[in-house]
Amino acid sequence: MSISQRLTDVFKFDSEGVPTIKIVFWGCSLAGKTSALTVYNILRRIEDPEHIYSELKKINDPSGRTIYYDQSIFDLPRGQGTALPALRYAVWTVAGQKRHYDTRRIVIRGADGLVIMFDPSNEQWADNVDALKELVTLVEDDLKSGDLPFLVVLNKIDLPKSERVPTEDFMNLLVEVGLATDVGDAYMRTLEMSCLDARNDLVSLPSLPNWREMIDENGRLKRGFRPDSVRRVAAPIEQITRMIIQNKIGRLKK
Ligand SMILES: Nc1nc2c(ncn2[C@@H]2O[C@H](COP(=O)(O)OP(=O)(O)O)[C@@H](O)[C@H]2O)c(=O)[nH]1
Ligand SMILES: [Mg+2]
Repeated sequence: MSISQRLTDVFKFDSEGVPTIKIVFWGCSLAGKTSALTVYNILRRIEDPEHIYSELKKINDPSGRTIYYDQSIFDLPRGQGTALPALRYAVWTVAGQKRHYDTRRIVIRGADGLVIMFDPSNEQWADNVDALKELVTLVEDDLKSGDLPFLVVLNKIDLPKSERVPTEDFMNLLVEVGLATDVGDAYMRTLEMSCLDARNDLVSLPSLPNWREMIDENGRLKRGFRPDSVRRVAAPIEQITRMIIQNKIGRLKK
């Protein structure tokens, strides 16, 4: 069988015939999932808007809480981690509030990879535990077998230490639910970031003294000038995309 025939075994194709992968941000309410996808969207808008296939859709209640999901779809720029001619990645976030269990179950269906987001705010500990345990009951086998690649994000690292649950508690939690073999393994899977810092840094970019140097002739931000905070917010999406592609190509080779 040819490779292109077998691609259909591992990738889903959208209505335009482009292989499309689905990434889902999972985590308790207020962890920062919508913020992360918003920052990523703004970044792509100032770097390469032509690769945004579908702008961010937010399905919110009047107070801005996600009630169903957020979703945005991007085209993978050629040559970024794949020999595939084209690839789209759809990024979704779930509604974290407990009452939205049914919608989460629907949103996670068909996910190719997960970004599990923790909120280290002290008062959110129990909600983090509940969200993680719910995830494990839904997709335990796929997570543990490696069929469903995932990585972990600890958001809000801007919070002062006194307002934050120690990182090690989250690492122990990952071990306890069986998503990491030991604390070292848990750290390896975990990225830290602050959507708040990233948003502030993005907003203040144009007032930096070297702004002219940061943009190309079309007024686009050059990739090398992503502020560190913004790079950290983009990293989970970029890394999980690579992990998903590797996972699928790995299955092709078998
Ligand atoms: N301090 C701090 N607040 C954040 C950060 N990210 C998000 N927030 C705030 O946390 C709240 C919930 O964010 P949101 O993205 O709606 O969370 P979601 O429920 O997971 O989608 C909002 O008030 C955000 O402004 C962060 O990195 N640091
Ligand atoms: Mg949200």
